[in-house]
Amino acid sequence: MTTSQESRDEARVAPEPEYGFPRALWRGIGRIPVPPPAHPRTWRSPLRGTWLTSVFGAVLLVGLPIVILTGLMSFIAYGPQFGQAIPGDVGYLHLPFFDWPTNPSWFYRLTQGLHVVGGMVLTPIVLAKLWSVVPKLFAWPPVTSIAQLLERISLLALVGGILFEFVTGLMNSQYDYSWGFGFYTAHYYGAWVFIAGFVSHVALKFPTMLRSLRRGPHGTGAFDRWLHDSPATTEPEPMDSHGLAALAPNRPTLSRRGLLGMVGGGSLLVGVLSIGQTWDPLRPLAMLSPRGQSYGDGPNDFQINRTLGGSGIDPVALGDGWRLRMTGGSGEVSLSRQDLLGMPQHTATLPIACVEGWSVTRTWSGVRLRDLAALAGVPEPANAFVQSVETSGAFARATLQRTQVLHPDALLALRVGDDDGGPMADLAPDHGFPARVIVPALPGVHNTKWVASIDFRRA
Ligand SMILES: Nc1nc2c(c(=O)[nH]1)N[C@H]1C(S)=C(S)[C@@H](COP(=O)(O)O)O[C@H]1N2
Ligand SMILES: [Mo]
Repeated sequence: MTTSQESRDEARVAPEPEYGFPRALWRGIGRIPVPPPAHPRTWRSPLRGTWLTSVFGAVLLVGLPIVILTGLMSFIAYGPQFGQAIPGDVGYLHLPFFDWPTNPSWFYRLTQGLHVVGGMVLTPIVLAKLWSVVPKLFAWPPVTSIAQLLERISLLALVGGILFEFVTGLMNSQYDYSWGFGFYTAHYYGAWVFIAGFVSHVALKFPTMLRSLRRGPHGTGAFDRWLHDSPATTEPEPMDSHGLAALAPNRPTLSRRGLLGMVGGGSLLVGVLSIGQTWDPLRPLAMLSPRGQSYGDGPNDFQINRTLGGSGIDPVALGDGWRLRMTGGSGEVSLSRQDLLGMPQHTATLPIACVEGWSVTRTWSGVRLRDLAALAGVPEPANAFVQSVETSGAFARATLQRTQVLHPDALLALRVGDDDGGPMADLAPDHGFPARVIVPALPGVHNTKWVASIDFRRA
């Protein structure tokens, strides 16, 4: 240790904790010999401090609400009014039911892309923020007042909640289901625990964050200095009552600007490697996408959620004997693929956007759902229940709301083309041949493949 650092250490004094009621208790706990990780000299990064934590906090204060709101919107997009949001029965935690919009057609692509890519991009910042406050986990005495005890409980919801939501969400976007519980249910309830912690934390810390950002890393309000600091000239943040700045800081090996650049750069890199899974021009960069880059020939070369092989369907059931059965009117109407191809064909360019974050634009052609409803004898259905030839699995059926059936671009698709008007091809077996549902702004999961029947319901 150099002499200058020794003298700097001597100058740094931790402020006395301010004890609340019952004072004797908290002070008594504080007198118990400090366990090693709680020793104020254990945490020595010269960069930790209230200002640094406030910078990460400000970024998350903007970013996390976007991820939270788009996540809750996805729950509504699944159609809780039809009992098909997951989890189904959420008691007090149910969200308002409203018809999910069908315009613009890229709406779910946008909200779900923001949710998944946003969560990925924020991950380095969440980790950096947790790193910046880790000494607090070991602060001694652990509690100095009843108010602070309550705050620490809310931090349990905040930190536990965000770790749980990010880990389960990232694993889900990688199709990793190695946990022993249902993803949707856990992610939904976990979200509310996290939201409760997040709201209390913002309410408690917002003034501190603002004050600290205004004062800057040196408490002087000057920002220009940290921008030009090299490691050698980087000064630790001053000690304060928040207990983040180190009492005995090491010599800096990284400037403050270097640390922010590293975290921000990590975030940017994750973003660049992820955005391609939902933005066609950058598709080749989507290296964090779990499903590779090639899925078939021509226009059928796009992500496959569940393959025909994985569906357990006997391919014979999709051959010449396949019929679309429609009910709801006075009698059942049965159509072969030839019958469907003989009806007026409509073409629409629409995205398919999976809850797991990927999306892609294709041109689809087939029969309008509203034409099929009219043919079935229910031109004004209240909703429609679509059932796949597939029988297993939660995604083998879907209820479409009225506006999703009647939209002029809502299709029972038979053929697919690129998004740039190239030649069309029959749907590949893995993409739902002989016929699949495609509806504007509908979550991917409800674009049922290998459709067997549609029940148009009056009420
Ligand atoms: N019958 C059936 N249809 C289905 C599914 C399924 O598992 N079974 N998966 C859905 C999901 S989750 C998505 S995102 C889309 C993906 O369509 P694609 O595999 O053609 O890209 O299909 C939907 N249709
Ligand atoms: Mo999906």
